[in-house]
Amino acid sequence: RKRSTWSVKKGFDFTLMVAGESGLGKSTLVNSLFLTDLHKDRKLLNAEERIHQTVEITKHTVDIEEKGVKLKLTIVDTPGFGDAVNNTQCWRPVTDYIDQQFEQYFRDESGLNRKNIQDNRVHCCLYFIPPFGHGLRPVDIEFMKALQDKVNVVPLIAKADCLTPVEIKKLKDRLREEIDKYGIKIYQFPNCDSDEDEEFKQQDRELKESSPFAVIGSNTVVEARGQRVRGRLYPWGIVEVENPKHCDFVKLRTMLVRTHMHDMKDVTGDCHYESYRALCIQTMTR
Ligand SMILES: Nc1nc2c(ncn2[C@@H]2O[C@H](COP(=O)(O)OP(=O)(O)OP(=O)(O)O)[C@@H](O)[C@H]2O)c(=O)[nH]1
Ligand SMILES: [Mg+2]
Repeated sequence: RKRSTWSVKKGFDFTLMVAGESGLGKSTLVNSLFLTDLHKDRKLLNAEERIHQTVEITKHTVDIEEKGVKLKLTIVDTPGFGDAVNNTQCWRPVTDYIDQQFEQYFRDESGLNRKNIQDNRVHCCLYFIPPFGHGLRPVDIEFMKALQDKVNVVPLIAKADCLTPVEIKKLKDRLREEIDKYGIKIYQFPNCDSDEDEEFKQQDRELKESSPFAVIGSNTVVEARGQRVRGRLYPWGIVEVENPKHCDFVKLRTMLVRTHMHDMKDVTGDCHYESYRALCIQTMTR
């Protein structure tokens, strides 16, 4: 199957969701990625604007422009699972949300006004894995498995500033091994065409080798090397969110809004939605 890797010229709608344990920095990361345009107005958030615990599924829409391409991004932030003794089915609110969007789309598609369907299907779900453990926990395995046939799952190592580069490498190797071992179907980066130029191929290789991306989020701007950047200030130094030596934030952002958005939309329509649709039709004709 041929897949398109490079983003397209026309405008785009894209829906991104975040999921995982409470407190891993999901809201902070989407905020760092898209929700505040720091370049326009580089100032600190005040106390009221700081991020609180997410208590219900919330949708934010932002219009952004990437290299002349207009994007309408919808971010679906979900409350993390947490201190419950029993986390059985803690993914249900998330999978239910995804199913509801499919259901709505299916209904619209079968309706009279098929030309102007609002596409709210979820194209990608970032799943946050804690940096403190030794790999996947049973709940991570089950959560990702519950998502895998419904949405493109992109696993992330959260709060990567807790780990040294050596530890990050070790954890990444471990996670790749376990994802494979437990048969978790995460989003597969498509193979790039053999006729692409060398620079593109190199970038593509790096992207694949860096997965699962280790990310850092921050809502504050700090002074680093004479510049105001998004980062975290510690007594021993500064971690910069957008510094590729510090984490994979830029890789993730590039992958989401530039290189792989189109492919993730294709996979959503051709695979995940198709399975849902086939099931609906099966049920209707039984
Ligand atoms: N060290 C570190 N702390 C972070 C990072 N991102 C967020 N935090 C902090 O972690 C805490 C929780 O962040 P949130 O973004 O609210 O976490 P969440 O995953 O949205 O939590 P829920 O809404 O409860 O699911 C806050 O104090 C953040 O400042 C990070 O990359 N590194
Ligand atoms: Mg949150």
